[in-house]
Amino acid sequence: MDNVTKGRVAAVACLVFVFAAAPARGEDGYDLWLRYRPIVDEARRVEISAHATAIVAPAGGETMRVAVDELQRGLRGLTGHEASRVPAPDRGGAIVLGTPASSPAIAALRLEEALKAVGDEGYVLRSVRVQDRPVTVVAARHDIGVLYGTFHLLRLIQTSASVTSLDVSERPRLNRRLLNHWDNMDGSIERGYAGRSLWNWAALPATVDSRIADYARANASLGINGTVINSVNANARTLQPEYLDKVAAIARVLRPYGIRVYLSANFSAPRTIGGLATADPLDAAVAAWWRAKADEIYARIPDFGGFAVKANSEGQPGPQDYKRTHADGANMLADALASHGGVVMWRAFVYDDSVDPDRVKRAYLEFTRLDGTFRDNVFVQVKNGALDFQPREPFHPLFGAMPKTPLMAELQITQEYLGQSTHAVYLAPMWREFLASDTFAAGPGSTVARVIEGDVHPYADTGIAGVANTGSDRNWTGHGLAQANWHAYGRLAWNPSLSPEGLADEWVRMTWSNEARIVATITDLLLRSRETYVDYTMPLGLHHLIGGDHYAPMPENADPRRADWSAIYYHRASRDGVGVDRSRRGTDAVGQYRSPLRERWADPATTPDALLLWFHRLPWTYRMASGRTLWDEIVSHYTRGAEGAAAFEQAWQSIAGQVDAERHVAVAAKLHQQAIDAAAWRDKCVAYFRQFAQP
Ligand code: GCV
Repeated sequence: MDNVTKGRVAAVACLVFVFAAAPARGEDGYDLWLRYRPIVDEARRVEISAHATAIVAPAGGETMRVAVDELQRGLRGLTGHEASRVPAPDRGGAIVLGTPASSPAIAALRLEEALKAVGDEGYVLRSVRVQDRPVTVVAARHDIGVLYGTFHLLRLIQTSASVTSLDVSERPRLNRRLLNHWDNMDGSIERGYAGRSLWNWAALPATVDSRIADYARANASLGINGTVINSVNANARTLQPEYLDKVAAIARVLRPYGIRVYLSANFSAPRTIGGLATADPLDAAVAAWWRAKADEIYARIPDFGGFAVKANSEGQPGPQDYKRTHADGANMLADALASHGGVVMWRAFVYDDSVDPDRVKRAYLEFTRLDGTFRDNVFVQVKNGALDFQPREPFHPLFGAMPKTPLMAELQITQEYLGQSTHAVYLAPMWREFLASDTFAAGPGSTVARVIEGDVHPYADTGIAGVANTGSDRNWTGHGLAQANWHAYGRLAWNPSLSPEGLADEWVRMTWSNEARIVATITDLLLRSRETYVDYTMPLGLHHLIGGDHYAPMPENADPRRADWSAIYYHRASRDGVGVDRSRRGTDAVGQYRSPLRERWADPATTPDALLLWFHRLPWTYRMASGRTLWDEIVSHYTRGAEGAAAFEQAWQSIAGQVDAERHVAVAAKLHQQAIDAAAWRDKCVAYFRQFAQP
């Protein structure tokens, strides 16, 4: 061993001692999956340190600066070692960041072909040797790709993956990977369960909470590149100059992380804040008002993304107030944004009860007839299912049915109908189920993922939106395990093919521990949680068995305001049976799906159990594939679900003392409540349905 190596080994040995002697630091969950706690395995820590003695990067702009800062911070935390900014001749491996344009070292590697293939936001990671020292290259065409690649490298280190012979090429499969915040101007969050809004409107623009930079870091680590910061139930005041200054201040903090700001627009704004007599989209003064508004926004925020719009839905204003179509409304806004490069994300969450008696059919009927009439910079944003973010729905029939209109998928990360921030429900399996659903739009294999990627129909632009579960709670998401949903959403937005298993494993390793038993225990809990939740709340295709809080069981709910806000409208339980007949004999919602789905789902014998009562109304004595009657099957699901929730509590207790106490105790309290609530769901629903099934 030469002297230099001996010195390095001695330094590392000192650090080992320091790490071993240091008491476990208390944790409150603020650091999310970017914890960068010391690598426990000594040999690995030495190896990583040796590979990362220096970070070589061009001075670059703000994005390059945050990439270097993140790498330094990560390496410092993981190895206890401060990487230098210049490769010393007598030291070990280096990490080289940059683009061919900004870094002569990267240019010398001749990565043009590889970089062309990964596009504007992609990156390559390569292990090479330069002058006999190991060099890890993080290269991209643009600085944002370097930042994404840096997070990828840190992720590999955090998850115990090898980083010595890297050959990684990554490009996002969707262009716009957005969070949608349903934040109100008074700081409350619609369907938010993790505290108040992250945007402090009173303090902005003079003071921007430092937490916003951490929000941006977390999002950039996943590849999220846009955020709609206000609720789709939009207050027009956000478009006033005073508020645009505040929005611009947020945008300035997010920009280095590659995150563009978007706003939800209230369709009536020309009237409510513009002083016009109308908001009719075909009125010239209205169109001029929106054009001027767009100019005003872009003067402050040159990379503003565009507008999300909820129109003619749940009391929101829209073009139909003036007997115009959704396309008239969307196109008028699109024209105002077009010269600036902005887009409109027009939501398809509409369910006007004059359109069809069955709520789940209405959006399809309203929107398919408009296909081909939207401007190029309009997306139609469609929830994963046709009802409303239920624990299980078949995919929305609009996917695959709008060949000429780019569809953005809208997922809900916040757990409105899935136990809010009290129940642990890992949503990646539900999202993969949706993304992997075959629409058959262009023959077999036309999955929803391929539809939104523009691979089934050639969409000019692509995107996905997730309704955020973040808030001012110290741990961001209320429930410590709900952080996994933010993580999984972002990673699936980057690559909809990623597996829930792989994502759970990755998140657990980064957030809790690389220790095998802990990884196995938490991933197992996460991966079971969605099906368990379905079992104890709404099994076998049952849906909307809730009241106004969207949390507790309320199968008896008969909302006097609207039938389709009731529970009884959706289960229709009587002595004859339960479920909604959506076959051809019933509402014919199956007719909105393509063959072979429409035939398969029209027949209870070929409908998967999981969707049975979504599509069918069946007698309690109906014989299931299991051999049980429908009633017995329902009871067995509720029983199994409640038992499963109780088992989560036990599993969690089995790792007590092996992860930090503060986070462990907080999750344990939530799981305890979940077990109680699951039993309550079982008892209430079984008792309720029993009065019809076994009167
Ligand atoms: C933003 C559901 C929710 C509402 C939400 C709406 C929507 O109805 O309960 O809170 O409003 O969906 O997506 O627009």
